[in-house]
This record gives sequence, structure tokens and C-alpha cells, in this order.
Amino acid sequence: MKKLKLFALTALALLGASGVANAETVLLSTDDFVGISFWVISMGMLAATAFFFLEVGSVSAAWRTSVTVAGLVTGIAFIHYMYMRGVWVQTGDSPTVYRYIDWLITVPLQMVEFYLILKAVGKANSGMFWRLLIGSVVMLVGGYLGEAGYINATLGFVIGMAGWFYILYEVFSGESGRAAAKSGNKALVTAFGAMRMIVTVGWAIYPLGYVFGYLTGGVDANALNVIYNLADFINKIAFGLVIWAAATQASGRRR
Ligand SMILES: *C/C=C(C)/C=C/C=C(C)/C=C/C1=C(C)CCCC1(C)C
Repeated sequence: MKKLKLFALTALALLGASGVANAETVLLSTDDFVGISFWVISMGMLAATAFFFLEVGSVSAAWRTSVTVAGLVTGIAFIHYMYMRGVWVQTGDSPTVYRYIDWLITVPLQMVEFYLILKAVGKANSGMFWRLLIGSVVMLVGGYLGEAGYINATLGFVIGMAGWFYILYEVFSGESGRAAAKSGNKALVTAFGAMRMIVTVGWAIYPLGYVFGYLTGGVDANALNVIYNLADFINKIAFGLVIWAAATQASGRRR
């Protein structure tokens, strides 16, 4: 089991690195801070992925899926970041639309984490799963159609915001939020609250980026990329760590 895991992690690392060794490619210049931030976040994602996968076996069975999904989120982001970094170094640009490929997979998975941790303590039902999933898909599809120019940018923004508010309602006042509050499980309540804060405050950066990048203009592409990179670091890695901490605590592990 351990060997298999190490193998999988090595394969992942090689896959990410394979985009690097092409002699024809332009090199990352030493004063390219945006490019360097892509690199730093990539490595953070890789380290987080290795960590979550190695920790899966140490938490109790009910929490394993949650920790595995945390590793999937950072793993997908890792590979995606390697690609975005490559595009950035080659072209000096990284269209926000590329980020949607990552978001479309990782954000619904993160939403499902609310369901999974409730499930770990026996308080989940399938309605929660579908509402969280559908809310996140509406949010992202609306944003994508608007940013990519398929629909009016304002309309895309409005649809995206509606999806986000729907999610916030579900985790604060909806069935999921109420189930967490009534669960009587301290580890769950703490994790659920912290994840909710990330989804409220940490996630607000993305619609703000949309407003300044597409609706009002005025923020330059470099700044926007650095901001998104930092946001992803918190919203993916810290989000996973919160889940890992709850899983560890609920499993009664001494550290
Ligand atoms: C790891 C990546 C994450 C957590 C990405 C999250 C993205 C969002 C919360 C995007 C939200 C948007 C709105 C709320 C409205 C406008 C369109 C979006 C998609 C930028």
C-alpha cells in the first residue's frame, strides 16, 4: 500500500515535470515575479498532495474519503499550475479562462467536501450533495460563459453570483449548515466553520477579479495573476488542511 502510494506520487511529480525539460522553451526570467509565483504555488500544491495522500491511512475510515479528495484537489491544481506556468513563461500571459478548466473540477470537489465531512459523522443526505454540486457548477458555467465572451459579461457575472449565494445559503442557513450546527461533533463544527469562512472570504477574490478584469477594467493582468495564485494557495491548501485537522482530531490521533 505504501509502495503503491509512493509510486503514484512519483508518477504525478514526473508528469508535472515533463513540461519543463524542452530545450526550445523560453526560460523563466529571474525578475518575472508572476512566473515565480506560478512556480511557488505549483510546488506548494505538490507538497500538499503528497501530504494528504500519505496521511489518508492515518485517519479513521469514515474520514478517508474527505482527506483523499483534499489530495485530489491539490493534485489537479498542481498539474494545472505547471501548464499555466509554462504558458505564462512562453507568452507573458495566462488567460483567466484557463483557470476555469481547473476550477470546473476542483471547485465542485471542494463543495462535495462539505457533504463528505457531514457524511463522516453520519449527518449527510443526498439532497445536500446535489445542491452543493449544482450551485458550484452554475457559478462556474455562468462565469465561464461571461469571461469567454459567449454571453454578456454582466449576465455571466449575475449567474455566477447567484450560484455562489446559493452555496453560501446552503452552508450557512440551509440544511447542510443546520446539520453541522446540530451534529454535536466538535471537530466537524470547527472544520465546517473554517471551510465556510474560506468559501465566503477567500472565494470573494474571484468575483472581485471578474469585476475588475472584465466589467470595470483597471487591474493589470500581472497583478490579477499573482492575486489568483495566492488565493488558490489559501483556498485549496488551507481548505484541505482544515479537513485533515478535523479528520485527525476526530480519529483521536495524538500528534
Ligand atoms: C481553487 C479554485 C477556487 C476555489 C475557485 C473559485 C472560484 C470562484 C468562487 C468563482 C466565482 C465567480 C463568481 C462568484 C461570480 C463571477 C464568476 C466567478 C466564476 C469568477
